[in-house]
Amino acid sequence: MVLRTDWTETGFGTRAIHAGQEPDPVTGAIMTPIYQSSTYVQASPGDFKGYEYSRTSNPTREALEGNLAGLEEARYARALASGCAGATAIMGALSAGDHVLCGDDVYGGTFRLMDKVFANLGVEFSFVDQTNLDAVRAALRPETKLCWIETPTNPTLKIADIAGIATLCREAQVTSVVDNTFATPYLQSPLALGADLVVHSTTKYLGGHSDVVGGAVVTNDEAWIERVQFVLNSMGLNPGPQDCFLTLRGTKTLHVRMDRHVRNAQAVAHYLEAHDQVSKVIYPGLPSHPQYELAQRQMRGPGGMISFHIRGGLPAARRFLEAVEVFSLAESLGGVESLIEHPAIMTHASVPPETREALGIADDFIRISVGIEDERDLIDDLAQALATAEHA
Ligand code: P1T
Repeated sequence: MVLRTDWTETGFGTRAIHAGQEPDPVTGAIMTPIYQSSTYVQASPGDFKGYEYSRTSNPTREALEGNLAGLEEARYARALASGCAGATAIMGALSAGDHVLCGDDVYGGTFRLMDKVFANLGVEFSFVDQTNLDAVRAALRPETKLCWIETPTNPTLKIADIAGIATLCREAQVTSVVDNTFATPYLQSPLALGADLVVHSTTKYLGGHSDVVGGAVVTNDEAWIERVQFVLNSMGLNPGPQDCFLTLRGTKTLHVRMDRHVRNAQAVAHYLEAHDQVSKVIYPGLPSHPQYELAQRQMRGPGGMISFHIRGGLPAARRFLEAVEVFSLAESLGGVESLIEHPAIMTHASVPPETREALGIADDFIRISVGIEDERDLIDDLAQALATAEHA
């Protein structure tokens, strides 16, 4: 066979399986080995085979990075210890006095990192509703260095116009960053839409099996990847080789899993929207979603995340969440198993109560990560849990 190394012209599934990986040159092993080594022997000081120390680089990590770049059709990627480490690697390149313009609904841990860590170091943050391009334009300042876009947002699933915001940012010489965790590169291509950087929690759909925590930064910008590598290496944000191996095993089936996540989520969203116990469903694949048209245009599918409001407030929400059997009550998302959670008490507890209230992250608000189990079993489970919530 011919050893192929360039997968850029191939389809998504082919890239997911092959990009970044070659058979092991020593043994022919088809899977990149887990190079569980902290250091590498040098023949003479400074004479080494590309690797010096595993905080800086590691062959298993490099295979994952090549794969992640392939998925986003980008030139460069860095794998990191978590999604939060990815955000840290980007914001770690800023200086006191720089300003970051962020969406008003982001993962609670991303908000905490900005509000409780980088703000203390003198970086300034403001949070605006990025579904409104005029609000984004008005919030840009001369000191703005980054525009942080999460779309769809966690947990209210708002959709920001990536191309529109990226254009505003380019005019203002601001770097635009898209957290592509919820959509994944299978459903959304922020770099092709004009964004400068993509950040991921690979813990979620990319890993896909709820067995590893990881993150990534992906870009075509050489200066930015050098900054990210510098901060990664300086702050020690690197992932371990075993974790990289697991993430790489996950990415190979991303396209197959995402098709099923989307199909199941569509069915669950329609079921919930028709249910008397549910006052509102938020899913980018429903025409009732405020940015439905934008989602149809910008994404290749509406994803596997659904949020909804249950009638009966916190008591009903608690009864419902205690009654589920197929869905697991847990933080996180994007694994093969369906997860369900209460953002106000769980994932978004670090967001100030007044912000949560303004966004609708109230006591009756529930978030679902629809897994790839059988659709019938998921809907039956929601039906019995909603009945329990109503009748208790
Ligand atoms: O957990 P970590 O790998 O560090 O990723 C942080 C992160 C970043 N961006 C988004 C959009 C995320 O959803 C997350 C993590 N989110 C959860 C753990 C959650 O349950 O929402």
